[in-house]
This record gives sequence, C-alpha cells and structure tokens, in this order.
Amino acid sequence: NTLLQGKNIVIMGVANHRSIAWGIAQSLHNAGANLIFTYQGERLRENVAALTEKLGVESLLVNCDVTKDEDVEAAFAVIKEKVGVIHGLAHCIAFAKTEELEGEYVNTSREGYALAQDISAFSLVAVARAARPLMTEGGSIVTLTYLGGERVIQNYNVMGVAKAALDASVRYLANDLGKENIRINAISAGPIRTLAAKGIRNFNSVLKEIEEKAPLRRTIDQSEVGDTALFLFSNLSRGITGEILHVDAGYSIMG
Ligand code: 0WD
Repeated sequence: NTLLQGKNIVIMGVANHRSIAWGIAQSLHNAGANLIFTYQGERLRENVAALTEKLGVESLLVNCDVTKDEDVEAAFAVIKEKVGVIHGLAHCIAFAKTEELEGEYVNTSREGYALAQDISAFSLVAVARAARPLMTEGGSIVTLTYLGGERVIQNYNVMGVAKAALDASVRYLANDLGKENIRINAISAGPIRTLAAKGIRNFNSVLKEIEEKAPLRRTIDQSEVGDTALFLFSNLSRGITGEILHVDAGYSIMG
C-alpha cells in the first residue's frame, strides 16, 4: 500500500527484533514511509543497523538516550539537517527497575519512581517538544501505553503510574499541538513477549489470562500494533487526537 508514501517518520525504541517499535517499523515501511530510527546509546546501534538493513533501504540512525536533554536536542538537530520535515513520530520507550516490578507498589523508592516517570512519561513531552518545529506540514505522534495505567494489574506497579502520567500527557499534548494540526494518540497494547516484558513477574500467567478472557480468546502481536500505528500515522485517522486506542483482543472491556 502507499498510505505513507512521501512521509518521514521517526521511530524511537527499537531494541531488537521483538520490539513493538520494530513491528511498527515494518508496517510503516510496507506503506512507503521513509523511516528514521533513534536508538539508546551506541550499545544498541549494531542491533538497529542489522535490523534496518533487512528493509532494503538506507535508513538514518540517530543516537538518543531520552534521559539526556542534549541527546534529544542533538538527535532532532541531525534529523532536521538530514530530512528537514517530519510527519510522524513513534515513541516506544519505557523503563523501570526490575525490583520495582514485583511485590507491593507501596514500597516503590523515590529514585525508582522518578526514573520510571522520566523515561516512560516525561520523555514523550521532551520528544514532542523537539519534534514540533520539524512538523511544519502537520503531524502524528504515537506512543505505547498499557492497561496497567488505567487499573491495577499485579506487579505492574510503578510502571502503571508512569503509564497513567503518559496517558494524561497525551491529552494535554493533543490540546497544545492540535492548533498546528499535530495529532497525538496512544496505542494501549495487550501484553507481548519483548525485552521490556521480561522485567514483569509472572508474565506467562498474564498471557494465559488474555487467552482465556479476551473476547478474541488470544493474545496480540507486534504486527497488529504496527498496523494500528499505520492507521494513526495515515490520513485515515485525521479526525482522531488525544485518544487511547486499545489493541488488546478486546481484553479491556471485560470485567
Ligand atoms: O507487553 C508489552 N511488551 C507491552 C509494551 C504492552 C503495552 C505497552 N508496551 C510498551 C512499553 O511499555 C514501551 O513503552 O511498549 C513500549 C515498547 O516496549 P517493548 O517493545 O515491549 O520493549 P523493548 O523492545 O524492550 O523496547 C523498549 C525500549 C528499550 O529497550 P530496553 O529493553 O533495552 O530497555 O525502550 C528503549 C530501549 O530501547 N529505552 C530507551 N530509549 C532511549 N532512552 C531508554 C532511554 N533512556 N530506556 C529504554
């Protein structure tokens, strides 16, 4: 398809072939988008380079650790210099210390709380601010959230609270950026086995519960999130902003 022909879209958060960001990259690539990838520190550059090679096109790869203001600034300066205008940004980044993702939320440490908020929620604000001046033809920003931000999910703890902040940020950012025809939405993905999911205790039983209780009686995969992101980056979704769209086989409607 050609839904994204001529569109420059930045993808942040590819760590390996299982990353949801990589599922998004494949959907957008198949729709004709020109992709720019950011990676967290030189340690991940090789991974991302090996993956993007498979797309069969030259992709711009840019270092960006979102905890560093200077990285965010420098990354978007390079993107501006190399591609000029951007039309989309996929924010697929989150982090919490493993020890905060088990036991009682009440035991969350000050540093653990601040770190999860910084990387998983504030980073969206930082990158939206940096991307805004490059979105001179309007734009679409997509982030990834999880049901644990709306209700209590065992062990999700500090990350659930970070996702709640991320969801609220989507709404405030939508109001700020809408006047420039920049839309911003979140995809609330059902659980998928990725590197980030490894940190969650009892992840297997989370997946099993979805297979039993979700209306579609199955879990979802990266390609389904990718195709929803494609919709959100395309003109088909032009009337949608500030929204949290669940791609979870229907699980969130169940009591
Ligand atoms: O079940 C799941 N896997 C779900 C994930 C369900 C619903 C939502 N999500 C969300 C995650 O919370 C996250 O926001 O999807 C997003 C992408 O996560 P993922 O694809 O599940 O996991 P992964 O492949 O690990 O990508 C997350 C990446 C990091 O990977 P690692 O695992 O190395 O921390 O976020 C990036 C990094 O590449 N990241 C950073 N990027 C820039 N600067 C930073 C940072 N400081 N920290 C983490």
